[in-house]
Amino acid sequence: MNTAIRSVLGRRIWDSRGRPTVEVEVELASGVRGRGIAPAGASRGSNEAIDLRDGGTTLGGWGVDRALASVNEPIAAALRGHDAMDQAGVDRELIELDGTKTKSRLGGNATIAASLAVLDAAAKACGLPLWRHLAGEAEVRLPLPQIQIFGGGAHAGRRIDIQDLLIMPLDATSFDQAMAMTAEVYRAAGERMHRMGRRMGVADEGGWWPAFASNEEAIETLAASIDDAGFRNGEVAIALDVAASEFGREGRYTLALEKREYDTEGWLKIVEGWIRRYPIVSVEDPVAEHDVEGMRAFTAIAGDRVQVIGDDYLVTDAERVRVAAAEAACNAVLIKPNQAGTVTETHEALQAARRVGWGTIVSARSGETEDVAIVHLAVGWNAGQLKVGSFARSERMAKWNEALRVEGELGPAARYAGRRALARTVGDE
Ligand code: 2PG
Ligand code: MG
Repeated sequence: MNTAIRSVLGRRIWDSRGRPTVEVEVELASGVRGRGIAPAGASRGSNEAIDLRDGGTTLGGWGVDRALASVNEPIAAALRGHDAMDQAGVDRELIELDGTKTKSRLGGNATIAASLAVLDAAAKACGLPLWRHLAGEAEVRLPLPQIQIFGGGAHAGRRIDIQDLLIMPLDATSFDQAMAMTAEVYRAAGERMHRMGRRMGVADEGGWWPAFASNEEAIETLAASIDDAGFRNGEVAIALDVAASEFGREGRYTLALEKREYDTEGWLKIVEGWIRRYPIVSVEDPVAEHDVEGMRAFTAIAGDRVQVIGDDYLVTDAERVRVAAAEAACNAVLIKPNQAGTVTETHEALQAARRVGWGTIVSARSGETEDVAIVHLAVGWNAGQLKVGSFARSERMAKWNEALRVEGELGPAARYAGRRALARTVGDE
């Protein structure tokens, strides 16, 4: 089959926040087509690939005409004739064409959509599901999911400071059971909020709106909801994405809700207290992205008890992962393709983490679409963990449901990663 790229087309579509985003369609000489879509973050690391927007007043400045022009002109011209099976070569072309560390010329939204579209076309040309195309003969597992029950931070008008309060169904025996356990907790949390007279809809990723009087009340309510749903002894555990870059600056952590301010040490004491009092097994971005000392201190204090994930801090960058590992900051990395800007760089970050024995969590963004590619990346790269938001809204459910289909395809060979997916220093292995 002729897998040379014949055409590359960018089109404007709309994401889960009703904002424009970039979709790329690649057609191969054989007529096979692949598609890639750029998601969008709200709490973004300052070193992520640039999400190129038009600015100005139209569409609140979120327009993607410039990113689409990147796709339809330079990217289309450069990729035409390239072999779609050569993902590394295609991505190298994109990296060189852009020429900046953060994809600021073409836009990371343009490059990731193009890169994912080529990957999708290659899988289709082989007649394989994307996860299988990525895995080849290698072993795969269904990921241990992190599912948001309450949204907060930048995804909920800063109603509370912590951004994501999530659960991890550690003791499920299959992905299917993990989803059923999640459904019970999500429902229990909704009912609890209703009883408290605090059920006010959902935040950006579908988690219940965080109508709480304090950050800790949110964690307490989540723990109580897990209990309400009948789970005991850490069968279903808690994960937090503190997303502290949103409220920490220059070593000061300012809680809007509680009107308190802490230095790094004081703030870490608060987080550490939560870990002692609640069944928390994973903490993402406990300190702000530039607070390397804070990240090291937290990993030293808590890294043997909980997974410490770098998101804004590591921005899916292999070199940053290596440096952080050498400094003993974090023991796991969030893997977001659009932070890197190409599939190849995303995979390199994941491999760098795996080499140092870290946990790897493939993650969606707060602005998403019906695209389910990240589920295939998580399975095909055997990442072990997957985070795609809550258990409501179809841009989230599409991804959980896709993982169920993959589990079905694997049949009796399917294996659920479960608690073993947590970083090797963590838990009771
Ligand atoms: C994160 C993500 C998903 P955003 O911080 O991990 O929750 O949020 O896409 O806004 O960066
Ligand atoms: Mg995060």
